Amino acid sequence: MIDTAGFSIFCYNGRMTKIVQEAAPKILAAIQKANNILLHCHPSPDPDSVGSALAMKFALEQMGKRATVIGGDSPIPDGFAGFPGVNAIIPKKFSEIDLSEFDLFIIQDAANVEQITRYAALTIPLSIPTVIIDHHRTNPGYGSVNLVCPDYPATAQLLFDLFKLWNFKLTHEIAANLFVGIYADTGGFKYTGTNPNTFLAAAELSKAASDFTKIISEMENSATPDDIAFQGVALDHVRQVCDGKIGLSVVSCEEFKSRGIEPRFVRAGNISSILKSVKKWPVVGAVLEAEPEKIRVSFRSKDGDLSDVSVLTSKLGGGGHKAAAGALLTMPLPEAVEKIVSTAKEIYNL
Ligand SMILES: [Mn+2]
Repeated sequence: MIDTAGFSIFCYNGRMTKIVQEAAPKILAAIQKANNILLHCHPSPDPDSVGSALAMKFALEQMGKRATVIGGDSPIPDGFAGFPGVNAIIPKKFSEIDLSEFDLFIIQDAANVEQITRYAALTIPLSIPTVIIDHHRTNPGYGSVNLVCPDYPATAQLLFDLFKLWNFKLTHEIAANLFVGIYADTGGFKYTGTNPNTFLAAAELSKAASDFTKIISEMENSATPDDIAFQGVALDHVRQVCDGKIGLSVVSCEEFKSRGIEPRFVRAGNISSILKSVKKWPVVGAVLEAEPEKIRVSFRSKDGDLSDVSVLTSKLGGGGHKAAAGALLTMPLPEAVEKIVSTAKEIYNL
């Protein structure tokens, strides 16, 4: 009989990147020195952000530490109700936290300080030490201890490796949260970052979290009629720019208002993901004025395509990945579109 558990551990130790192996003891040392540890979810949190925060919370508690997860700038989406521990997330923004109550801040899945909060201008270093654990290529490593691995498709997969190196027990709570993070950030195991280790991790996690299909179904089928109405408006305002090479959804705040769409339903990433399905557009984006002169920008490129959309969003003050990136612009909508189009032309030689 094949010992599958042994096989997966063998593969992992053989393939784990050196950078993770080197950072693991440094992060563990920082955790051991601390007692009250802060974790957060990034603005418009996705399953990788929330799942990683919760998995780390449970892991820290295994070590006898006190860990607090704050929801951050945005509410936690209703569809995440099945994530173990989600009810323990404290609905506070970073600015509402008294940092003196904590002795370590573990910042996960956040490429820059804007992914901690957009309600206050943060300067790092903070008054307490910070550990960065992230997989965004645009992350400069702004913490006291940094683990930034763009080779990993999800922060949750990075945590899986760390927990293995630390010999932590893979409880149901940890496994389910890591599984949803990996699942979502790989687009259901189909984006280019997905690798054999992703499946080895998922296989092991699915043993400890056998209810993963239920959690995913709840997560993926939680749209509201307002979400669908929003998508209708955004898809009704798609134009082609850069000689038809880029498909762009552009919607003004007045348009949203006249159609009864509230700002909280405006999710640029949902729209750029849909536009990506159009074969003739190598790059697609959503430029949505959720509130007056507050423009949510999201871009997607085809996996395997050479267009790195994180270069475009970085020039707009945002960040992200090669195939999925975003930014937030504060300016009139026509100016934003003009800026995006001219920047895209320059970067992609269109
Ligand atoms: Mn992520």
